[in-house]
Amino acid sequence: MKSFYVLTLFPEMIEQTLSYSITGRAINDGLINVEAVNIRDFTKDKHRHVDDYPYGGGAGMVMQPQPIYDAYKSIGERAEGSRVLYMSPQGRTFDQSMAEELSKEDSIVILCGHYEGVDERVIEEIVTDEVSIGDFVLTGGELAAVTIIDAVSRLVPGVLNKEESHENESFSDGLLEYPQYTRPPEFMGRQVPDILLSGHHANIDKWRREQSIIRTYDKRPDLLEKAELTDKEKKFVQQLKNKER
Ligand code: 58G
Repeated sequence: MKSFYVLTLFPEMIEQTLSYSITGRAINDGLINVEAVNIRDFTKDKHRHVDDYPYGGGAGMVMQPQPIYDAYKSIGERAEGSRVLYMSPQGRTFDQSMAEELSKEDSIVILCGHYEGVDERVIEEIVTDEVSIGDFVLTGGELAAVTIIDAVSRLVPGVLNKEESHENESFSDGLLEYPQYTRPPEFMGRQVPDILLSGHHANIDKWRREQSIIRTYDKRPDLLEKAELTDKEKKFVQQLKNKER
């Protein structure tokens, strides 16, 4: 079983968010284990404070190192040698390849900051990877942490069933998904493409692959540079580019 240990001031945000849908089922099936450790339980302050004013002045509060360090130590040998992620806008941007890399780890520790962040010394002491989910600032690291846990968990064998499978998932070859349709065959005068109703599976596969390439070209041309394409598909991309002129 794969374990995620989350150091946070808001353990319910982690537990509740992941209790739904596919991640909730994975937890119930014992495929993944999520343990949120409340940093405030490790304060030695008589008022249970976990933050203080920044040295050198400036706005806001900074999380103190001692409660975070003691919360980390409380996980004990279960997390020894595990990677410790700090969610921050200054981190390496998370993507599908990082999700695949992290899905191979036995356990992962994630530190969630709040306020203006965390005292640098505890980051130096325990953090192995500073990770960002994108170029924006959140009020806390929790939403970023559940994003990482969700993306990694769905890659753990058994978490997705046959229907939910990511075998054909376009992102694994660096392309966007082809368009999907379900019943009814006509909606607001818009028809499902005939080919999908034809039952001709080889043609359907070919059409979907083509659609993935067209979509990636239209919406995320930057992804095409790194996508895994056959020589024939590279020529198809060239044809799309030539249509511009
Ligand atoms: C500057 C501002 C430095 C992750 C806030 C540190 C966490 C965005 C992401 C912080 C986050 C992301 C305090 C609140 C980290 C701390 C946390 N914001 N893009 N905010 O992944």
